[in-house]
Amino acid sequence: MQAGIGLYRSGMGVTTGDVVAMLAEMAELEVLEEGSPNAFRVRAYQNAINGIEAAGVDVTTMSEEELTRIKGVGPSIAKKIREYVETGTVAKLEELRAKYPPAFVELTRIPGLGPKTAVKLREALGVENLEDLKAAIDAHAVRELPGFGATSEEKLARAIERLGLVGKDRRTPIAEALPLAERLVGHLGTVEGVERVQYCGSLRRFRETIGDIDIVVASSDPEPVMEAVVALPGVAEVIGTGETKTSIVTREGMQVDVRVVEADQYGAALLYFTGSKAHNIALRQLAIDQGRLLNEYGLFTADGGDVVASATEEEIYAALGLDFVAPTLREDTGEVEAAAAHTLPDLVERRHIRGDLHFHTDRSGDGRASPEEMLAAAARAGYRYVAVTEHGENLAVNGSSREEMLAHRDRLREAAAAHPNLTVLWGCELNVGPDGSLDYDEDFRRELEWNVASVHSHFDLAQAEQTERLLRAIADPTVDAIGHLTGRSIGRRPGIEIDVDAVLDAMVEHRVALEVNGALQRLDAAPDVIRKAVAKGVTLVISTDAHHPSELVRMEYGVRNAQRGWAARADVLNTKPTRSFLAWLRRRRR
Ligand code: DGT
Ligand code: CA
Ligand code: CA
Ligand code: ZN
Repeated sequence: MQAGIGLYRSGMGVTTGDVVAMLAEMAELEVLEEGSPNAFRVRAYQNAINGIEAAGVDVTTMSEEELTRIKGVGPSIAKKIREYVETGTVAKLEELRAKYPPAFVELTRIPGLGPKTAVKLREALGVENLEDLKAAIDAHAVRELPGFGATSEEKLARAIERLGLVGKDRRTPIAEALPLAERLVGHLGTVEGVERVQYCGSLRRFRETIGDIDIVVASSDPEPVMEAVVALPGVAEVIGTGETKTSIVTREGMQVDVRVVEADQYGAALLYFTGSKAHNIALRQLAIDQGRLLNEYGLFTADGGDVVASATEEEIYAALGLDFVAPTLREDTGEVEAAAAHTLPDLVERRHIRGDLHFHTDRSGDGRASPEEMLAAAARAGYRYVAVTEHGENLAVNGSSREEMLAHRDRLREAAAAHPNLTVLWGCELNVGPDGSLDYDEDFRRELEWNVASVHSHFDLAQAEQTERLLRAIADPTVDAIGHLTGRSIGRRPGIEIDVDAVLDAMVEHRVALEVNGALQRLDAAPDVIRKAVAKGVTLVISTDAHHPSELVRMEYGVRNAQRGWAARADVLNTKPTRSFLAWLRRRRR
């Protein structure tokens, strides 16, 4: 089925979220067309997305002329938005999609394989997807190409293998699956008769990669829901459709299962389809031990089949004698026992967060909003404190010199005056060099009010060297936190290999906080590391690493990732009120 056509016929409206997704796809495809992520047209789409997100308007009801008044939206993009709203697609987009199908685009996920290389591999060797590339590597055809050699070929082979990108067990990074699921949920929520919609499965548990998307809908009229699912924008294939269940594959190759249940069984369905399978099995065993039956329809008495609980997850857990288990904990790693013993952690939640301590402005070359805009966004988010952490001078492209940092301090002071309830710290994201060295000199670093130190390069050093590198940074008296611990990019680049115990022990010793980075492609530290850190008493800090106001939403993601590591509110530094946060920082710096 052609993307978009069904959508228009079904009369379901294009949303602003769909428009943003369309622009993002155009940007991604133009990278291949133009050969660079910095090409003029790519930037134009990104500027338009930033402008639309910042404006917070419904673009689907605006005229071309009105659209061009949005910052970053030019006449050509305004025209495409109208075309998309009116027809469900854009001719230029279809042209690019035909030229660069999703399987081809995926080649650029491989670290070190840029758009130009992908196109070169296609022209020289007919490589259309990862399988082709793997075959070309196995036949040693890649090393024969100009600009390649045996070493770069082997590097590619390792990257493909490490990322598990080939084969039927392939999984999608959460950064791609979550926005897709949110859009689908948004569409299904507008269908007649629908009372509730929720994505479940691994996505609701917030795993870092997703096999398929499971959506549960509460409605007593399943038919229009089933019709709406096959008509969703971006559907490439309908695998099966029945009375209450439909499965489709999107053009990105992601499978989506949608099930409709009656509202009074919604909780049981959510519980079952959220899983994990291991959590379900543990709950079912518990029910059996209690002489009952638990399945996707509810909790029943074993004999008469009377319903004990089914409408909400809360009622079912309570009826089983358990405390409520957050979806992020449902992996059967001790949560069922803890729920029975009433010893689950007092999990950190988004509403506990009072500040953000990894935050950029356009002072950093990769920042996309001014200090004034970023501080206003922090204030709007309800934060009480924020540390603006521009990149240190050693980061080649985006770093700031000492003089630039000092001028920036003045600019921040002025911008902060508009927000009397917001404490603004003049900070830095220090770059951890290959040997653990840091930017500037110690005296200058001491002047900076909050330093988060992170690895941005040299990902291939041996484990012992990486560990040494971090230990040296942690022992530095001016480092307050370690940012995105391993530098991983989920589904693209594995993080550095470190001796986790040694690093966490050093963080306890030197009272350095461990960042939980909320960017979906990072979610770094990973949950298993967080859980270890919590057990050792490491202080956590959940951060957005935002470069634009639209990225403040990452705090929610960081919180969910921290929950997967069993982080309690008390473990997280930026849940503290301003005064106790500042007291912690003063003690640390002494
Ligand atoms: P995924 O899709 O591989 O990322 O992981 P999930 O957890 O989303 O797994 P999926 O899509 O196969 O199934 C969704 C949920 O349905 C799963 O988390 C628990 C439940 N489920 C699936 N198969 C079984 C099963 O054989 N037994 C039980 N108890 N639950 C199951
Ligand atoms: Ca799933
Ligand atoms: Ca599934
Ligand atoms: Zn960084």
